[in-house]
Amino acid sequence: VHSGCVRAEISYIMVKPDGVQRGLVGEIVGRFERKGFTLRGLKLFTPGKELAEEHYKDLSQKPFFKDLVDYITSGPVVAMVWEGDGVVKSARKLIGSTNPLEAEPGTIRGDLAVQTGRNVVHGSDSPENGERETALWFGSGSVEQWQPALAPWLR
Ligand code: RTP
Repeated sequence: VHSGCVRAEISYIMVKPDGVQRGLVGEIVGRFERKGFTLRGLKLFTPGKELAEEHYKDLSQKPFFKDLVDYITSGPVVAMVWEGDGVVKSARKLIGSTNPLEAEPGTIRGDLAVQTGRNVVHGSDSPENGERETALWFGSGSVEQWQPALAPWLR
């Protein structure tokens, strides 16, 4: 039960351009819905270079940074915010290891991808980054506030 003053944890989840191109949006959204997390924001658009660079700024010194930014800006992504207790860590488990060949079967990457450079989905790696990335992709305060009518044990 929400107390009204404690803000629930949120994670920024994104279907990357390869996931959109391959028609995996419904599959990926469905996994988070069925798990029991609450969808707080969702939009499809092609991100610009500045946004992609800011999102991945911690990786700016990596040799693959330019390829990563080119990949993320190559077409529409589905940007989402999911809420729930422990959603950040749980989403990372649902998504699986960065390298899809190392990801366990049953995870999104383990079931649906083969290349690290085309690993279909992103999930925040800490609650702080969940907040930072949500503000970056949606603007502060622009995600929906609502509560599912049923199943309070899911939140
Ligand atoms: P993400 O941020 O997308 O959820 O991925 P992650 O935490 O599992 O992995 P991270 O190390 O943060 O890397 C971000 C994304 O960069 C691409 N990458 N390419 N070529 C490479 O060696 C390489 N390493 C990482 C992947 O798309 C990865 O998801």
